[in-house]
Amino acid sequence: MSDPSSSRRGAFIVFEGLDRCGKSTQVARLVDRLEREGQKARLQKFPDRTTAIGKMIDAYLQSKAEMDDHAIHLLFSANRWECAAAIRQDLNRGITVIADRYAFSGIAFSAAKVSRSAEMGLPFDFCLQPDRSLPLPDLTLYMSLPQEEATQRSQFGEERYETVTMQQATRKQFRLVAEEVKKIHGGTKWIDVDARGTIEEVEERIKGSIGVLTDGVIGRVGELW
Ligand code: DGP
Ligand code: NA
Ligand code: NA
Repeated sequence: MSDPSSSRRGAFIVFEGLDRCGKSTQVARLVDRLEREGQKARLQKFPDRTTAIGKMIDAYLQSKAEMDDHAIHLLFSANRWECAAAIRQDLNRGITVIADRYAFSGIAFSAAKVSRSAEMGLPFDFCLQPDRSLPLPDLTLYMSLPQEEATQRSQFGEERYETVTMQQATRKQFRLVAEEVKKIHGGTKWIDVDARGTIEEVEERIKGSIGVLTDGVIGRVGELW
């Protein structure tokens, strides 16, 4: 019998960043490229707004529903949990899973929160807990864009968190999240990618950062924290 620990599994690659950083464009281009190259890859969007929980999140983000900050934080996490088994299963079948956002957004946005109901965000430690032991990405690419450049890009959309104040607070929290990941897993799991320049320039940087990861990974899928 073959030893599963010595065969290659798919890579779990996560893209993170503030709103309007170009993340979703790059994720789509990466999945397209991998499919053209004949690799097995799929996109996993978070939040996944298609599930029952996702629909509640969608209503909240569009300000069609109000929710306690803790409650919505747990719903975002539950939305990841309901996809976790499928992610593990696909990775073990050799499929590369590319996620547009993940638990790191969960912490950064909730801890940053400058909402109507709370002057400060939720405590950082509280934010970490619900995502504990979710699948660990093999690599997280944080799309980094200076505040001035972000402001110059097209107008923010209409959704709840898309204000300059909220994005600035979230930017700080993402730094703390990056430090936390480095503290737990060392420096290899998180990379900052310069998101300035043309779509093609950023795409090349991403390609360089991912390297041979999409050829498969040896070893079990880890746990976040
Ligand atoms: P997007 O569909 O990528 O535009 O994300 C929707 C918004 O929700 C965006 O402003 C980021 C935010 N967000 C994503 N994941 C989470 C999460 O887990 N918790 C919180 N509080 N916000 C999140
Ligand atoms: Na958004
Ligand atoms: Na997006």
